[in-house]
Amino acid sequence: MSGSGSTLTSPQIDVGVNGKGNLNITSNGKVDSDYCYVADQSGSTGKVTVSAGGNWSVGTLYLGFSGAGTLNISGGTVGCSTSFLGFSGGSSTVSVDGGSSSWSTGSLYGGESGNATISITNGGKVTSAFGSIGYCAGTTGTMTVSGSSSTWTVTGSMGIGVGGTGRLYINGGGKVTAKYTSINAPSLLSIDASSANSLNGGDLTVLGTLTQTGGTVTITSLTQSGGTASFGGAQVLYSIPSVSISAGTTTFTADARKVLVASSLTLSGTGKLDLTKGGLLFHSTTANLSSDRAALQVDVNAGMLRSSLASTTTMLALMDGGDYLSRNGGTATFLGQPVTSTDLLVRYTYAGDINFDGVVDLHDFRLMDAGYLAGYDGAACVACWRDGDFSGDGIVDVSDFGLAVANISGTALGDEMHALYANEFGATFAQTFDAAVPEPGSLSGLLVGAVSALILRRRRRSERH
Ligand SMILES: [Ca+2]
Ligand SMILES: [Ca+2]
Repeated sequence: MSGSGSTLTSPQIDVGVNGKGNLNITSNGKVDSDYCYVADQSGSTGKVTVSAGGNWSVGTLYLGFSGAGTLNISGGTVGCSTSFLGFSGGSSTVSVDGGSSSWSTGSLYGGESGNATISITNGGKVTSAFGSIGYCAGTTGTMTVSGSSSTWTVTGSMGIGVGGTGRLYINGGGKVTAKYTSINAPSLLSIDASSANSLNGGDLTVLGTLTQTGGTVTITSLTQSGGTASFGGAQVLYSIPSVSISAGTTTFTADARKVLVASSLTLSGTGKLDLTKGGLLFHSTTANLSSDRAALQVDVNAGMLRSSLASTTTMLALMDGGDYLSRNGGTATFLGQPVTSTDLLVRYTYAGDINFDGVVDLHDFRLMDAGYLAGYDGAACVACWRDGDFSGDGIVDVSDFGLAVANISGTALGDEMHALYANEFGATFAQTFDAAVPEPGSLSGLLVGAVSALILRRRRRSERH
């Protein structure tokens, strides 16, 4: 069908019933039907090409009913009410290529009792009210959204695997938008390393696999009840109002700048949230460090909220917003985000980094000194990270000093620390500390010994009062 004014209108059009059929719509030609069967019977092939301003309008499209159906859109437009791709054991292949190519459909069943392969490339655009890849059990659907300005927009729900297996690949600057996104157990959503990729997934439900190595993921909620979700690449801010993980693991890949900002966070069952090197800013409504900590089941490397990179000297630490602001100033931000006094902050950092700025320096030792002098006994008086308890036993003592000393960093510690510790602990410790600054790790053992002796001395001194 070719040329402006050329129009074919029919209640039903079949392209390839038992044999081979081709329909070409080009040069502004138009074809309109209520139903279209492309590759109807098993063994048949059917191919529809829409190009150069051609327009195809179909009520209900069966692409690959029982045969092998192909739809190529290259410079034309297609509109459907409902699209079944691979219907009754058939297979289907769709290509939407180029900036003037578009396909608009109501419900899109990609793999409805048959397999479907869909590619959107070079600025092609697909919109659907409902989108599924791998709709029925036993089917496989694969969609690739590739290249700058290539888009798939789903105004309602997007199912990557519904009863079957779905694979959605976003690469080369592709963009996918949905109001609700779900990934079932055998299915995959992959967002590759291209920074221009984006997934605006609305409410995201994960049972399968989500792998982000680039681009930007924007979601309003994350509900995970299985599988793995790995958020990586250069994106550092994940503002996800509601996070609920009851099974499987969500991982924010290792980047000290990454921060998850959430106002509802539920970890239950076997669910795990792995911050690796990043942080969590939890807009708590309880503002209670101990109850929040219990609710989140935080453990440095074995709890529901964890860092798989935790060690004896680096770990997840908690602090409430009020303490953070008192230690860093009332306008201080946490990993670039504003903090209120009722927030709960979690950060992967060094033992000794009391104020959560990512380094262990003089300021931390001063705070730790105050924590030590407060005399926490771990029973009636329990110390937290903010006081210098890095070992988690509720007491600020020599073991905490030892952990902190092992993590000393910075270059301008010597004189100030010498003055401070010469005054507080005596000349022996100050000299040892000075010696440690150029190579802190190698002399930490000496320091632990020195600190131990000095703390014992101070404790005896305080006991006399
Ligand atoms: Ca610090
Ligand atoms: Ca301790």
